[in-house]
Amino acid sequence: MIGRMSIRLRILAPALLLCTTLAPAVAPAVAAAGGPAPETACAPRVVDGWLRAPPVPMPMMGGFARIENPCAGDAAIVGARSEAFGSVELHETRVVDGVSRMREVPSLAVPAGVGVELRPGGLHLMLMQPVEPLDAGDLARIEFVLADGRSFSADFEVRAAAGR
Ligand SMILES: [Cu+2]
Repeated sequence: MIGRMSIRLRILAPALLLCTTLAPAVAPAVAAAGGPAPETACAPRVVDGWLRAPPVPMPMMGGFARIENPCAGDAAIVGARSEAFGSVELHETRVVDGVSRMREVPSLAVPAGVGVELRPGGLHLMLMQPVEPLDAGDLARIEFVLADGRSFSADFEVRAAAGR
């Protein structure tokens, strides 16, 4: 549905709002303006976000982080995007019959006070079609969309394949 990376939040926000909630349209507008966040705009935050650079050039990377939720209410991430990649998906790795498999998940629950861990072998971001080659040490900004239509973003650092 979010097919083109050139589509910006300003354009997407009203559509996402229609898809997910009937909340007043002012919420995403405030978030997009980047002004000082009032307490009602409490949002999850990313701690130690990093992207795993593949050992050989490949058009995809895994993304990992701890996502904290210091807010009073539970949150859910329903999408992610980055100007550095053609597409970003929410994935889960599971071992089924001894074979590690990935599948796309529609949302990531971020319970209040608990958060969620994105890590190799578990929930992760799948970032595809990098716009430019990314090397260890480079930063890529990733934006997360919440179920209520708001969004938050963080810089993820590219680390070599063996990085943890
Ligand atoms: Cu994946």
